[in-house]
Amino acid sequence: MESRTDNAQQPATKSNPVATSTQATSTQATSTQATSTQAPGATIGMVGGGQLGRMFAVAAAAMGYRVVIFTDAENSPASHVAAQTIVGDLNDPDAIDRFAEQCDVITLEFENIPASTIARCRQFAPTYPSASVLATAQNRLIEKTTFREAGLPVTPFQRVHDVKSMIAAGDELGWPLIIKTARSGYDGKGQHRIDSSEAADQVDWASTDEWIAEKCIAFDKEVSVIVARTPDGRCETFPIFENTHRNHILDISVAPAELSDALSVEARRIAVAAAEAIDVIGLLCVEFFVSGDQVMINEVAPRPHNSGHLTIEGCETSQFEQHVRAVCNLPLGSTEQRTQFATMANLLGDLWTAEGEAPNWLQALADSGVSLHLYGKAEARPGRKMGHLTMTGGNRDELVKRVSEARTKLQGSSEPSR
Ligand code: AIR
Repeated sequence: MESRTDNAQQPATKSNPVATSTQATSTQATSTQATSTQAPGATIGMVGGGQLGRMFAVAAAAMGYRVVIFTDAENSPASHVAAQTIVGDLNDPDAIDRFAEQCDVITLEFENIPASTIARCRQFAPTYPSASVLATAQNRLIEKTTFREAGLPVTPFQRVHDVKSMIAAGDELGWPLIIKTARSGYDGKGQHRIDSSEAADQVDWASTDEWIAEKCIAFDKEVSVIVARTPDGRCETFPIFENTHRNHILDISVAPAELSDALSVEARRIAVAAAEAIDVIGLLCVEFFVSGDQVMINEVAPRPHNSGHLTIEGCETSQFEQHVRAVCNLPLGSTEQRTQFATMANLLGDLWTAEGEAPNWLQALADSGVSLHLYGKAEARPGRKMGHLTMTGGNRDELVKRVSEARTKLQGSSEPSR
């Protein structure tokens, strides 16, 4: 299966008349090769066609870039807004080449892309993040070990593979444990909370060969920090987002998080150190548990993150524009908040009727302060991220209340038939 759709009549050739080269100068830059700057007008390749790719493509197009999407899905959210989309198997060398040969720089929007695909893309254009970052981010054991070795605080963990090793881990780390597959799985997929050794039979050990046991942390709150890092080693962090989850899926984010100044500085320091430790270029989202006066890395993602969606309205530069700036080696934008507070509420597929009818969006928009973002996904499924609502202003509690109310109004309200 391979097809191509063009949303614009632009040449599908590698065009980068304004690219300039600068030698990496920062001491933090780990790359020894020249880093090239891709000025507006260049072509950015995006592997993945979901909502993150869609919002990236909108930001890139606004800055004058041409975005080409490479995805294995027809009618993907990003394809609706990108200049061009190559649909093909992500492992197919011909499809990869057809995509990558027209790109000046390549990036991605989810971490479970085969590292070999990214390595092949690299033969045509700088590809950020690199195949080695992906390989690390795709395996929780490698990721956590790397951070631990870099001296960064991570939730205590051990490699496990069966009941016996899990009981040993529980005895050493303390119960309860969260047992996760080392590879793949997000939004709680492939995770089990095991309260004691008696509950050990809940895990289907044979379903995959690598598992990680993490100590279940009694945290006060969850926060995240998004860092942008350029090929020449410049870093910028966003305000800290405070996140609440429902059924393991992000529900509401608020910025800035209610954290002491000391913990805020520490979380940002750790996030930058984590980006440097695995040499991420582009974005890295670091999710933390906050417990007392301590922050601990829960997990990371080398891409834009759901908790950063509020930056579109809430910050002077959105996470998506910052992603563009980072991979193109441009000056990074200001991450200052435009207003004192910003909040975001996710819209999941549960809001659709069983027949697939969409909610009546006018209900949410009745509050003139609400911004609506929909991802254009053809099929709504329970738990699937379909869109989000954002609100900015000066009163934190009021914002959370109003954005939640706007979402509640959507429940059971389907589109008026036309
Ligand atoms: N995504 C990637 N990792 C985590 C998330 N949420 C985004 C990416 C990906 C999309 O979710 O944009 O393409 C996949 O969404 P779905 O609903 O098709 O599973």
